[in-house]
Amino acid sequence: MSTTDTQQTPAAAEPRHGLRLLVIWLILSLAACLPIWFLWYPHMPPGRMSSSARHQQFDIAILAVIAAPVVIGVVLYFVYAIVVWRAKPGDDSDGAPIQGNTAVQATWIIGTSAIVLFLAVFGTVELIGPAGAGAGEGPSPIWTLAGTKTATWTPGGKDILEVQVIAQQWTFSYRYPQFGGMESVDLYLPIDTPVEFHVTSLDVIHSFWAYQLGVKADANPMVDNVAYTTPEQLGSISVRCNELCGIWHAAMYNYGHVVSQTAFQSWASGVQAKEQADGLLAALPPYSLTYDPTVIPQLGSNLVKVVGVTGAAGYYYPSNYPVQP
Ligand SMILES: [Cu+2]
Repeated sequence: MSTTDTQQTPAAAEPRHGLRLLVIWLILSLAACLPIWFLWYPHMPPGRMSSSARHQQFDIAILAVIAAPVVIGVVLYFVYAIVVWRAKPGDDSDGAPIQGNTAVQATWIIGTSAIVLFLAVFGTVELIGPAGAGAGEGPSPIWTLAGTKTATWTPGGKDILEVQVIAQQWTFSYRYPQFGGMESVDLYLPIDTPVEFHVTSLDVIHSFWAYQLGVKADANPMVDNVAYTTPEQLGSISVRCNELCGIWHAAMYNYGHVVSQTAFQSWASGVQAKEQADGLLAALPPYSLTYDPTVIPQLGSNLVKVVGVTGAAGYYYPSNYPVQP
């Protein structure tokens, strides 16, 4: 068809742009989504070492698969408009008005509503399912982890393992209340066990980031921040502080390990027995969900300079702190 024909009979000559765009969009979207799902998804962060990590990886993959067709749609329309609907030299006329075009309006409203509603439902389900997103849920989480709360932890069942994460300038230590309240600078966790972290700080604000577990929870003084996960693969975990907490913040990291349930039990009982024999357990303060040893002795003073055991020398306003038992 020549240009002359188009000018003489514009209505009949106009190709079906909508159908064309739809077909190109479908092909490009498939070409993007299939590799995202089958090639990229298994390698997306943070891996699949725990239930929370697995859910996060799944969420990122789903969001990527939804976002790719949207981006492709925008860019495709842009390029198509520039190439196909470019004004001819000397053509100063306006394009056809889009107002009142029911098909365009309905497609837009239905499409955007469906995406937003899906994301709201999907996000809620993904929050409730794993009992939180792997972040700290505060001292009293709305959704709790399935499992049995026990005074002592034994392998084989569904006993929840309680681990207190104590951040301080500039290290993490871990307390295991079900093993006599023993404390270690090593994080050991048993596989396939629901784990309940109680994250707190002795001095300033920190953040407990166990990358491969998909757990990242604020560590604040006088706050018991609960975070859940279930380790599902054996291996080592890197633990970093994720909140600027002073001059050695960047050096505040160590490594944790997910081991078999029996290996964990013999490690934890071994540390407990040694700390008991050394008199260390008796010297530790009683297990408490929050505590701040640098401030509590000064309660009642108005403003004190405290040289803390943590090295965090500074001024505190202890009367603002609630008294801990
Ligand atoms: Cu820190």
